[in-house]
Parts: sequence; C-alpha cells; structure tokens
Amino acid sequence: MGIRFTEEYPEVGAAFSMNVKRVLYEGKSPFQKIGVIETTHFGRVLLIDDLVMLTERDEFVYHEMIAHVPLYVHPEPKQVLVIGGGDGGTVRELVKHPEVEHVDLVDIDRMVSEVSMKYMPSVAQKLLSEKVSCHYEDGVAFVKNVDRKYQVIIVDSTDPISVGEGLFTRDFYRDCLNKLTDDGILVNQAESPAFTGEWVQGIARKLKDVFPSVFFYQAHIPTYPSGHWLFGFATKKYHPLNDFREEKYHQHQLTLRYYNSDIHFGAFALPNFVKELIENA
Ligand code: AG3
Repeated sequence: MGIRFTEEYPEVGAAFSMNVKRVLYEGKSPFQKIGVIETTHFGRVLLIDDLVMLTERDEFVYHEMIAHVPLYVHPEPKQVLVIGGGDGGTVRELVKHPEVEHVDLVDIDRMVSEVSMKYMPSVAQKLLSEKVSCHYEDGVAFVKNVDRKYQVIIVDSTDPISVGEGLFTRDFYRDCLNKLTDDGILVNQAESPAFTGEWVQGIARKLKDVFPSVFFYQAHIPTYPSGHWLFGFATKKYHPLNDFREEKYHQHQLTLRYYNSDIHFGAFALPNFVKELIENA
C-alpha cells in the first residue's frame, strides 16, 4: 500500500486517507504546522495542522463556490475582503470578475502564501495580481480596525478549532457587518452538516444573531470531511436567488468547472436534515 496520509475525523470516529508519492514540504510557522504532499490521485495537497486545506483535484469546487455565488448576487462587487485564504484560491476566482476593483486578503500566516506560491502556483499565483493587497495579520483585528467598507466579505477559514476560532464568533461577525456596505454580503465556509452538525449550528446561530438574513448553500467537495459542505450567506439586502445576476453570469463566459447558473439555484436547495439543523440552531 505504500505511504498514506490520513486526516482523522475524531468527531465521528472515522478518517480519510490518500496514497502519498512524496512529501514536498513540512514546516512550522509561528501559528501552525504546514505541509504539502504529492499524492497518487489527488495531485498536490496543502495540509494545515494535518487537515486537508485543498487538493489540486477538487479545490475548484470550494473556491468557485465561495467566490462566484456572492459575486453573481451583488450587482457591483468592487471592493472585496478575504479573511484567511492565504493559499490564493479564492482570490484567483475573484479577480476573474471585471467589476472587482480591489481585493484585500488578510491571512494571519504569511507562510501559507509562501508555501502555496512555491508548490501550487496554479492556485496561488493571483496573489500577485495588481488588484490584490495581501496583509499578513490577524483577521479579527483587521476587520475591527479597517477604515474602508466592502461590498463582499469572504471568510475562507480553517475549522473552528485552534487558529481559526476567532473567525467563528459573534463579535467577529458584528465587525464584518459594520465593514460591509449597506447592501453587503458575507460568505463563509460553514463545515459539514453530515459530520459536524454542531459546528454548522454554531455558525448558523451566531450569523442569525447578527445579520438581517442568513442562508446556507452546499457543494460536493470529495476530500473534505464527508464531502458534503456548506457555506453561509449572510446578507443585508440582496436575496441569493431573487437577486441572482444570471445575465451577468452568461455575459462573462468565465471558464469554470463547477459553478454555473443551475448550480447557483440548486446549491440553495437543502436536504431536510440540513434545514432542520439550521432552523433549530
Ligand atoms: N479552508 C478549509 C476548510 C476546512 C477543511 N476542513 C478539514 N479538512 N477538516 C480551505 C482553505 C482553502 N482556501
């Protein structure tokens, strides 16, 4: 069988393994452990604290869904803030939109970007776009102190444990609300309803306490726990479906591998057990 990398899912007493061809990088930043492995079937894989952050094989699902869903709802997404996402995948999708004038990316850990640039340029290279400013500092403090407003804020975080914890609090959501324009939208990665329903409920409860309206949408990401993933869509004004700019999507003709206009509508259709989790949060 050779060498395998295994991500443990202690919450459900299970795990997911991939065959490894070689280890490309192993290091430790002041914040976390970072690794890059080359696998037999999933391409290169970025690991943080032994959790799969992305694989070259399926990162397009996550990055397209976290970026294009809000950007095809907001009519003028000029200023966008990304918290986390130091690998650059979300930024790569955002700069495909001609309306986006500027992206601030705030990741606490510069090493995530450095390692991604070196080992996964196809994911990271747009960090160098002239539309993008990278800030390597604490996202919680950045949102509190920044003196500009954004049409869209995307929280591309790790799990709500360790370094990412502050990005799942009411205070942080409140600061995001304040730094959004009056018609702004916040989207965050919202974990697996199948394996960590309590995490989903925590996110739902806190977002609902802070934002006027909160929705969730889903995607299939094979290498994340359970493969069934949610995103939160917290909004001050626009409705994710009624305000979908479908004409703009067709005009742009972006080359995408997951997101399309059918997916935009379909992604907000949730299974009953997920609706219940969110309603009872
Ligand atoms: N954000 C990580 C999502 C959480 C994955 N969790 C896990 N494997 N246990 C991904 C960052 C990609 N830009």
